[in-house]
Amino acid sequence: MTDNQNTSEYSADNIQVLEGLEAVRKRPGMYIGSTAAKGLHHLVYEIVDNAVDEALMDACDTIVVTIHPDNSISVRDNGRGIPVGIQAQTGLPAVEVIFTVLHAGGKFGTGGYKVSGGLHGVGASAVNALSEWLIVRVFDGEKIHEQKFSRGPKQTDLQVIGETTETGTLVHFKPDAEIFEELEYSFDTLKQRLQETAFLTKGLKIDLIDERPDPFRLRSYKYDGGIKEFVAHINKNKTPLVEEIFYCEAKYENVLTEISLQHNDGFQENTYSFVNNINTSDGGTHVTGFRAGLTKTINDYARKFNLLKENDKNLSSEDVREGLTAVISIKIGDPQFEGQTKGKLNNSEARTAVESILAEHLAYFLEEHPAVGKIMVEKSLMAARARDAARKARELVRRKSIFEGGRLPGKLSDCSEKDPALCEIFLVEGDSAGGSAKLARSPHTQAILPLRGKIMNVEKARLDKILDNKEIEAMIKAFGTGIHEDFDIDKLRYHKIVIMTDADVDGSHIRTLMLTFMYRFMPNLIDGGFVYIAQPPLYKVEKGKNEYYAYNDDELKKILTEIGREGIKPIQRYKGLGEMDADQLWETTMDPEKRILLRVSLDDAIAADLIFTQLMGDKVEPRREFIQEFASQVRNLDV
Ligand code: 28G
Repeated sequence: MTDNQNTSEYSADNIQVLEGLEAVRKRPGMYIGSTAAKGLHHLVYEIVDNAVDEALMDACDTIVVTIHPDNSISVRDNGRGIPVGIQAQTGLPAVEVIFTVLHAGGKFGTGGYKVSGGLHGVGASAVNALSEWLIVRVFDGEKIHEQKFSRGPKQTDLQVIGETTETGTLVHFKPDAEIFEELEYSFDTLKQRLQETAFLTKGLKIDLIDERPDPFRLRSYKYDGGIKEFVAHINKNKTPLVEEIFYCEAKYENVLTEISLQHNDGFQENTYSFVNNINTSDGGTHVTGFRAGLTKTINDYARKFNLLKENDKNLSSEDVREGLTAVISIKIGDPQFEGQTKGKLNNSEARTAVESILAEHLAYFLEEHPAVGKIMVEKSLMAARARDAARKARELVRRKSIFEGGRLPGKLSDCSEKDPALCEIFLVEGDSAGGSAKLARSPHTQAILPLRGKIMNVEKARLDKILDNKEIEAMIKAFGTGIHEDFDIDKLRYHKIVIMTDADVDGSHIRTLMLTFMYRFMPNLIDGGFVYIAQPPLYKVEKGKNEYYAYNDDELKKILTEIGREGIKPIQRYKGLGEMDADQLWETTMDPEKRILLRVSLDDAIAADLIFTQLMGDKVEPRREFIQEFASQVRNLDV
């Protein structure tokens, strides 16, 4: 090959390169899912994933992620460093190819476990294409190599900028303001994801540094126990039934499987599943295999030790999963994802692998820890009995509703419109606030349901008790959807469910109770984006004939600066909805033209569950700690 040929090949490749990166810039959503906050954070995960791959090869044990004051991000690993040698096919350094050729690196450095295609694993080149600038530095134990890029194309050739004894890679990038609607990184979002990544990669240390505040914030995660510590973390604010946490790791026909589990005294199941470190929120074959293995093993154990009588029916899969916390993490060569959000695994070999590995290791574990086995069976038996009682209670509710003809609750002031898409229901705390809301509303499209005082804490009660509660019954009847497995979103009578409570601590407690109820029993309402939080103003400022409403302290300051303090009446601070007259309530909080509604989104089930448990569970301390944080989270929900 002559120099000439080399040059022309280089140019041809170069054109391809630019076309590839241009495609990413033209349709960023296709590559990173969104150009909103979610996509912005996705850039970090793409780069971190490459460093994690290096850790999975046992070539790296520390990753440091830094949020810089300009909202640029740097990621440093202490791996082998991306190769800087010239590639035969392209005549370019490997590192340059990785950052400029779309999908290059898609299957690299992973031991064959990286996902290709879809939203995942688009790689470093997509991040580069969507960055105003990107700098990569490779430390090879002797020299520091550096290359700079801007919006895709390289700005410099790879060059040596210094000497070093370290090895590893540093990638520093600033997301492009021409692409992203949101440029500010959320410490909490990154923290959450990086902690999860650390749980899933045992032994790997991940530091997150936020240089924006003074002093800097730093979080450091390292879990030698991996997902076993993940289970301990999820159960931290619950009450585990046993001390021992089950954990196993094994390979079955090329499916590397890790499973950990522990029961708590609650009634909900918290199972989180991952495939190649990607959260499979809709489960799939690996989760099916897990359930089958768990049910079979607990039944076998119960029969063997006569904990089930001869006439007893087998425990059901639901019975053995009551109060279960579990994490399933598998690594698989060619994962097939299905479903709308690609969150469901489809590979049949994953089912067999997880089922047989769990059955074998859990049976062994229960033999070793007979006390744990006994408690698991007892818990499951109680669940079976409760399920029976609940079924009877539900039948009663059903029969009742047949007799009553599905009558609406007496306290509901319904709207006249019948098309659910146009209807709103306001859940209002207390009869007096309910009264003003009823006067204030637009009766054509707005319904009011006053709820008295504190509704029941559903975290602490079983279904049959919960269904007996009047406030809960009223909500269920008004929504029209039914609950749990009877839940039918098509029967929803209002497409906006608006929680309207006072802007004080009691109000926030009641709001949390309502959200907990919906999250536990009608999660599709929240998932579907039907649940909102009304924002009543905190202050009224009057000057002459003009009235101004402020929804927080910052706004109050702004208004006062704008209108000046001269000649204003004493500032009114609203302590409750009841202090506003109907006109004011309409104007500030209910009028669709003027109000601000916060849409409730429970994007991250883990975070939500932790918050709910910390607020609602048995332990008092975490509740106190979290009540502040939760209040601020609610304010930050997507609009
Ligand atoms: C800091 C932020 C992100 C990385 C490596 C290390 C190697 C590598 C990365 O190789 C090319 C193709 C298949 C081997 C591999 C170094 C082997 C030997 C690496 C990162 C070469 C990619 N020496 N570290 N890529 N493979 N860290 N961190 O991206 O054959 S990417």
